[in-house]
Amino acid sequence: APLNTHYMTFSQMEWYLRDVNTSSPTRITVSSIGKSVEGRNIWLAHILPSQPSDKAVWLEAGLHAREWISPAVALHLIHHMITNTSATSSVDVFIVPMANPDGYVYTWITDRLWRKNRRVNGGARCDGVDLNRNWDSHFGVGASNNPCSEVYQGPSAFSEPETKALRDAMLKLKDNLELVLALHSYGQDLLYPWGWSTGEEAPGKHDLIAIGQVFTQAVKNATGTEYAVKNAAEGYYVASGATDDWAMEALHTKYVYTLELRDQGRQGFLLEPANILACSEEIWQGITQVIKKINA
Ligand code: 0X9
Ligand code: ZN
Repeated sequence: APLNTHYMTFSQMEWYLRDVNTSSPTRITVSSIGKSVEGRNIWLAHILPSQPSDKAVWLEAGLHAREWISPAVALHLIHHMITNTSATSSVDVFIVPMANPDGYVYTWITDRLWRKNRRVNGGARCDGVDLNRNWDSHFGVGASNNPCSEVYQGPSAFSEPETKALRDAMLKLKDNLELVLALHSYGQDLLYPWGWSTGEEAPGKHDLIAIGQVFTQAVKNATGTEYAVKNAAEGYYVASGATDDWAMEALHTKYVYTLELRDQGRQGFLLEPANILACSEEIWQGITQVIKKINA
């Protein structure tokens, strides 16, 4: 099946989402939350709980174009959630499997290692804004104002339609969100805020680490893969304007993470598709255990 052995093109993702939406209308609703710079839809999959719930989980994938394992895992999680109806039945799960469709299409056609969106930066000779530097949280700290940089923050916070669409959809769920998870690659690390500064501690740091360890232990039990729980700024580098810091600061979501998926650099962004199934399986186990734990 293409879901397991290949990475999908953006069109294939759209066909897949349309297909599950039609075949499982009681389990999932797929809708567009906005359009990219080049006019592609940003799809949101809402996996419905079996009873009405006031708790919501948000999963973002594909914000960085070249990190192909991220949308692949997100699509598998959708598959798991609509077939395995009990594991997430107590919460509303919202999944954006492809947050940067223009960049993703560009990685298929022109430049496999493209990271940003496809904004034409007026007056500059380089294209693209790093959508994980464009959120309104300490905008401009630990990012670049040079359009040619891989981490170009954009002209202003939320200048990009992709980040705006995500923000507006998340704001609608504000009070119900108990977990926000942004899927990236690579590194096999679960990062918790803050990412914009090493000098300040995130609220609930202790719980973020404890729940993070529930996640990494479940992953290890599933496939033996080792993930580590780290602070984003200390474990990686200082970078502002990311989904995670904004969700914690603006929405006050308690559990916020950026998940750097497989691998640890051997294949890096060019991770072979043979990893898709096992990587999805371990992340599925990690997420279900975390949802169980924070609702226990
Ligand atoms: O730099 C990023 O945006 C993320 N790493 S990646 O290699 N996927 O680009 C890490 C973001 C961690 N969170 C913050 N620094 N806020
Ligand atoms: Zn990334």
